[in-house]
Amino acid sequence: MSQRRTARSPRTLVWCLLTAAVGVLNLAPKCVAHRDLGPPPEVAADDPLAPDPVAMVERACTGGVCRASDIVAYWRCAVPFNDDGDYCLGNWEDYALHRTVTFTESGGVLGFSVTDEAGRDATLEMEAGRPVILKLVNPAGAASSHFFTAPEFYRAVAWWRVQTEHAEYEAPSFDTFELLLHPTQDREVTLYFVPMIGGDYSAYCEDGVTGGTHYRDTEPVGAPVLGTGHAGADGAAMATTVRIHPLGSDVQLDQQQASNWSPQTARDPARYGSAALWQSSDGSPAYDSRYFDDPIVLLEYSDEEYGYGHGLPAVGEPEALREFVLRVGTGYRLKFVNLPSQAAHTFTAPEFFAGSTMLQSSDTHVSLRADHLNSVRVVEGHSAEVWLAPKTVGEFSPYCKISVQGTSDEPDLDSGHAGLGMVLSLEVAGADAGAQDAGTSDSAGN
Ligand SMILES: [Cu+2]
Repeated sequence: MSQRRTARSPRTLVWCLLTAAVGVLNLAPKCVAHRDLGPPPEVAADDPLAPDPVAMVERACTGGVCRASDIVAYWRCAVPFNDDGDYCLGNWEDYALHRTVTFTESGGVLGFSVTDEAGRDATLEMEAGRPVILKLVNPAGAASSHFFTAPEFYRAVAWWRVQTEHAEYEAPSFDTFELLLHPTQDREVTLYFVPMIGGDYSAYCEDGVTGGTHYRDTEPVGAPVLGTGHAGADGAAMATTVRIHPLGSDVQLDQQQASNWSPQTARDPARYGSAALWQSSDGSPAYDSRYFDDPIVLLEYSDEEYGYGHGLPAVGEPEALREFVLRVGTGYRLKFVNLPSQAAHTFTAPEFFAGSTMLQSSDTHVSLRADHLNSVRVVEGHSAEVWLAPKTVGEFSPYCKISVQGTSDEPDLDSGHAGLGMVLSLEVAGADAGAQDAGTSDSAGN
């Protein structure tokens, strides 16, 4: 089965190189649409033709505005190599600054330890326009989960993806990453982004911090107080500064929120776990957990037929998910399960996510918060959750974007995994439409 997963990558690379070699232009979107570009091409890091931030700005920015997807595409694939065409030479790993932030708790003194790829002490100073791979680690046996909260910094970078061992998340921006606990294994998440807007930004662990979850709307609730909680009090100093050295030119960053997203969503009470649609006044769960108890299953019926199912895989073949109806004003805990020995699959739905308020998204390593997701990818035999409350009525078509052609704005749903059947018809209905049919789940505590 793993053959199938990797089979496309070398073909993609060969196709890119061949096409470039015969001088066919405008190849970039086709290459970018693929997730895996195969083994890295042979390009020396000191190659005079190696990509750089100045060339990236020329390529990815128009009228001083740089689109995140173009910045990411530049470093992933569409690196201008010579006058004849575009090779898929972008090799993020080779060109990126590698940093690891490890949460430390020794002797009750909390802190962030920053190291480079060789394990030497390092700083969180980065250069605008160059890719970064930032790993966050909560070591095995940690006494507490910890956060790396840095909403302003996360809004100053172009995001590619956020990856754990089991899942991958894509979003225009993020607010925080909470690294969970495990007695014997490190919990890790790796962030892939390109810093763009120069400045000094604070990053802190929000646990116990006054106003620590006020990511965007500092009025009228007030900015986080960094001398409190894990970010400062009583020998706890999980707080630091991240510095982005600015580009030579003035640019603006377009993180490309979905067109239906509203900044008002960031102020929605549903962003907080204490909201009534998540928790009753007596503390019992108030959300709808029908798609957690019987999760959404990523299914491969055969090599030619994929789809989304609904049900507990352990109990039998999950049923095809045909009527996927969610209601405005209800909080949902959605779980996405991928079966063993399958390819990785995604649930990609920027407009659906942007039309909802998200509490959090999580797997066994991380719980993250963001204005809205674009896509969740789950690897074989694992799962990820999204807790959200739909805000606006509408029809949506979530799909699996693996090997889908076209652009993220206009995906060709007849191609890739979507073309094999991984497309859903999702309706968000009004709050009062058929309210009595809600509650097929025992634990949808109302
Ligand atoms: Cu898929």
